[in-house]
Amino acid sequence: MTPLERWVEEQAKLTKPDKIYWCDGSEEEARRLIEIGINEEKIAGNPVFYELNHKAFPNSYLHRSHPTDVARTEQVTFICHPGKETAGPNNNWMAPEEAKEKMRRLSDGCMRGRTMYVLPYMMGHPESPYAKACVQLTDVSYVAISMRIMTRMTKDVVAKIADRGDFVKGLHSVGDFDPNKRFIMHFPDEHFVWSIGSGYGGNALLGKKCFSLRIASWLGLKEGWLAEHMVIMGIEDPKGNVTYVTAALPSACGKTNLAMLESSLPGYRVWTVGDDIAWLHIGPDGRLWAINPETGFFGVAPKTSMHTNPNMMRTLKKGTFYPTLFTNTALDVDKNEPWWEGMDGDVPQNIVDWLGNPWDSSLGTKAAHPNSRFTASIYQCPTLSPEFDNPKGVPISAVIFGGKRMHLKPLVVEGLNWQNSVFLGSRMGSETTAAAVHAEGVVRRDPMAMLPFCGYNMADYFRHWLEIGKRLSKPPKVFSINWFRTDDRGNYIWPGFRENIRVLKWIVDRINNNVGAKETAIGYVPHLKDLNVDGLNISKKNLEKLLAIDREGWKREADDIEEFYKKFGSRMPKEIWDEFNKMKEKL
Ligand code: OXD
Ligand code: MN
Repeated sequence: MTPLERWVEEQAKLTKPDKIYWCDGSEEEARRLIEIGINEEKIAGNPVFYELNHKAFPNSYLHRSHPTDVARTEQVTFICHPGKETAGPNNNWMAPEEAKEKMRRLSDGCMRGRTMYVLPYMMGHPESPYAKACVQLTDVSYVAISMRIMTRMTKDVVAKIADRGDFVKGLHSVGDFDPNKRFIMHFPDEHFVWSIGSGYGGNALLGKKCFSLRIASWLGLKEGWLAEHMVIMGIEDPKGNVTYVTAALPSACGKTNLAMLESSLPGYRVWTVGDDIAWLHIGPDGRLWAINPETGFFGVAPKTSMHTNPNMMRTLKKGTFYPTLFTNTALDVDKNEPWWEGMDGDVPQNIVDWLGNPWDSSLGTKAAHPNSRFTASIYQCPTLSPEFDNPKGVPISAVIFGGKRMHLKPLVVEGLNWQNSVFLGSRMGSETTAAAVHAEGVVRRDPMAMLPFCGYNMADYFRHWLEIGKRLSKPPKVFSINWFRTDDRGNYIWPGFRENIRVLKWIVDRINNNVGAKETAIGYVPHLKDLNVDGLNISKKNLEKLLAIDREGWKREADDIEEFYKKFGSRMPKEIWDEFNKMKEKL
């Protein structure tokens, strides 16, 4: 018996499934699992999959989750390092043995009456030196099919790890969906994630947030690399030069739209490498190189349209042998197509909401859940970068940090140097969204957009960023962006979406030393003349507002940042405090 077979047997002994099924990732198998999801498996009385209109959305299926299971649940997500301090104040912590005891109790017999699916998969291209071999166990076809879209799932992985015990392990069961028995436990030193009670993507697709961010960030600290909540994209200029950048934004703040932006500036185009996760390594040439460990998009559906993200609409309608899933969207009954608020065209006459009930628009409820999602293969994306499958990844010239801020934060700011740039990333804050269960629209500090995903003490994470910079002979420039400023009447000032290329162009111009910038207390900001705003309908006053530094507002922001840093006590790197104090003095 191989270490993998032994591990699977041990988990089956505990969870007691009726059957064990080893997935091979084939197309035929996906069809069979979808059939099972349509005809046999149920969640809260609903079939796991409904077949949608394949003419409009080829090979697509609607999934309705358990009604309590619609977003990431950060309050029941734990990082189980042996010491609490290693997890830091940014994480919930439980001692590993206590966590395992709790999970053993909850998992005893939890797969009874169900099939245990064994999912062997790679995060990263199998030939990449940065890729990791993983196995997840799950008891629902929705998760098995989603993992096949989001990762490279093949039976070759089984042969690859046959004699080794060091593969990444994930044990997942939806249990009985009781929110009080829902836990997502991470054991970073064992490369092991144990999740029960939720089928929601961020809680249940264990290769994604759980492994590729929380555990991988810890591996990155040990091994000298970074796992980040970032888009990876190439920006092609009219001469055909492609500049690769990464961009970190919190959940549901527009990363997917940015990753496949359709440029409004002639001659510019964007190439998509990834929309959520970047693994960043120092290459032999002293530059930072990025791979996207995933192979799919798990994106927010509401507001996705031909205006906000035409390339995603094309992706969803492309159809390949990978299925496309819609989770908790509404249903246009007459057309048998998915529907959500903000979709193109008129509101259909006959809609069933995300819970499966007839929808009455006059009641003011949302038809699609605000965090309803699509899951689609990246190979369906018309802007997919030709470098996507390059095992070495792409060389990164800029790292961008963003957030959703109606006030204060300028459209774009550049860090003064690496140390100042790490401070820039660490001081990010953003208004909360529906991607996690919590109050929406409240500013919370979210350094590098990693607050829910950093698998260890964030003070150590900042130090790690500082160290990485010292080892880069050609470090990327670092920027912050904010598309979300509003005017006195609460309307967005910046048009966003396709027009964001104008900010990306300024960033590329800065990388190539083509334009100057103004030094301020918070970093470099553009001279208005260098930002191409031809054809945009924004008043000069509003443009100036987008680039202005509101000193009083920044002093209040500094107080909030200071309060956050203080939670980390003496572990907080001195270099970050130095940059903080320099900023405060200049304000
Ligand atoms: C996601 C998230 O699903 O960040 O990507 O919540
Ligand atoms: Mn994300």
